[in-house]
Amino acid sequence: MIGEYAATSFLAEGDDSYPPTNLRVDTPSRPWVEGVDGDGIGESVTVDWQWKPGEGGAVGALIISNGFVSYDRPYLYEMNNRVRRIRVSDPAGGFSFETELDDTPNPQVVFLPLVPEKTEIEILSVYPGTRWHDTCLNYVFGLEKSRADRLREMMKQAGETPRPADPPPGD
Ligand SMILES: [Ca+2]
Repeated sequence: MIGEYAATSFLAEGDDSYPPTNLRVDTPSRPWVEGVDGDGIGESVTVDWQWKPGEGGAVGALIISNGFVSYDRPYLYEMNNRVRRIRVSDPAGGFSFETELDDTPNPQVVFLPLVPEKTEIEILSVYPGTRWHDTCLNYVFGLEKSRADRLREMMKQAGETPRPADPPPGD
């Protein structure tokens, strides 16, 4: 599921800009890029899942693609920062935990301990780019709760460790 995307900042230079709407999966080769000096530690994106209880759309996990992923210019991945450690939280207070993303543009799953209306992802550290201090995320979308539960079971049965390994209990 895709939602409404917002961010604390985004990069705009000349005719190019990298707004949080680029976090949608249907904007290939266009990442969100934070827009502050330095690595963007403390900057965040927030997804509003537009979920209404009883109407479907409950999100149980995030699917994240890291970095500047451009099919025409693949070198941009290494040249720019990728996101490393993140804090994932429900702005309404339902949960807050830290986890670490791998340095890969391949999809990564982050399971959520309860279904939130919104989810914030804050940058805590980065994999440094070889050229720029611009931290990039390719996309974030929500996996529906029942699918997320099934995926978590499949990963456990396959001997993989779901991320985070032991989600904090929701209250
Ligand atoms: Ca920056």
